[in-house]
Amino acid sequence: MSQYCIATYRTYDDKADFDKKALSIAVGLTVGSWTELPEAQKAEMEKHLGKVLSVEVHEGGPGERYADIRIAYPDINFSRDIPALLVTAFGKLSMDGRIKLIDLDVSESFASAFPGPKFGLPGVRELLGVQERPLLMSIFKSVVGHDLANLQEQFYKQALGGVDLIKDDEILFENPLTPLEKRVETCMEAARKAQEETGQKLLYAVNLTGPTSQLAQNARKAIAAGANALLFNVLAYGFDVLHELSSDPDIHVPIAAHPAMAGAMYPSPHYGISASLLLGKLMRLAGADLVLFPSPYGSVVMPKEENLAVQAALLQPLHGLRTSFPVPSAGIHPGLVPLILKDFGTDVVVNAGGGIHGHPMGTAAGGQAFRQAIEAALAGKSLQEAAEAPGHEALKAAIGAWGVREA
Ligand code: 1AE
Repeated sequence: MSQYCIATYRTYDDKADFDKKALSIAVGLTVGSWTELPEAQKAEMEKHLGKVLSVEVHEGGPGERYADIRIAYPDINFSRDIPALLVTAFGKLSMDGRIKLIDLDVSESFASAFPGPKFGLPGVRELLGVQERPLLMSIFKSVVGHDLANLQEQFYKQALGGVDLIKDDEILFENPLTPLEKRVETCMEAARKAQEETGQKLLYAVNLTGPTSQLAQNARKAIAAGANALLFNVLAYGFDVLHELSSDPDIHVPIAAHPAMAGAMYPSPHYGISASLLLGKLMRLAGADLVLFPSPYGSVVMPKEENLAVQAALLQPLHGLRTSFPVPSAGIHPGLVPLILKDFGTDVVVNAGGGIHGHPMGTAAGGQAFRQAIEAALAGKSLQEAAEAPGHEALKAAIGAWGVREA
């Protein structure tokens, strides 16, 4: 099926004839009607007609009967952009009963319009000069209503803790206290000062915000001011906006995709778009170098199998695109590190806000505790054992505050 994009749906209905339903989707979302067409027109329309590839019915009790349906949509019907694909495969259909879009397998020809992540997982590692271990990212907290001096101090403390990346909070928008370019200059100055002490490189993902028409210009301004990464609320703007930014040659820094709004789309078993497609495959196709998503362990929880499906979509071969860094997030503290490494391996970014700033010995100790936890987990030591070693007071205090979740 080289010239088709294939959609997989799961649809629930206690009584429906699912074969009939699949056919009506395949025809309805492509040529509109088929059986009524005169033969001559059928021959002409054949290349535009959607094809039902499979219908797997799972019988179950009331409310549990569903079918997995695969339909191939001819590439000829839509332009090579994500909005056109999504509207074709799940536009009106998304509002038509209990149906969820599980996956999209795009054709080689469709994928060829997407360069994907400019840096991706290997590029981010190379920029930081860290190849072996999981990376550590810290999230600015308490940013709204704070001025530049305050942000600089917060940044410096985070950087001193040994984090590899610092990201803005996603709710920090353009504002008179910490405007974009000044914020970048101020934070990058703190990054340089910290690097003199730690010797460690650091990426600062500044939040790219504003009207869509000004985003590329804002990104260029941020980069000219010294930004070496961007944070982007992809779902509030749309995948195509990320694609435009990531394929812009002037925007030559990694882009971290924030999942804000994703909860409106993936959690229901009956409606929306699966997490692996929404936060995995489409983010990567659109060019995200790092993708944040709720972890199975913290404060905002996504079930583990969905998490692993997101991870797979970011890391498995996909039309030759670079892989994107998985960043399971929200409510992460050092006591979760062994679990994160067990489930995700070493190609993961451990990301925390409250788990760093809320450390009993302060923000810098928060970062140190995470680095010590990562080091211990990689060495196969328990955190409790590692915490007793000299110089590991930060880890000990973190365990005292949050405990350790058994791997
Ligand atoms: C899933 C996104 C997580 C996020 O952006 C964020 O700010 C987490 O903060 P903490 O680690 O839960 O404090």
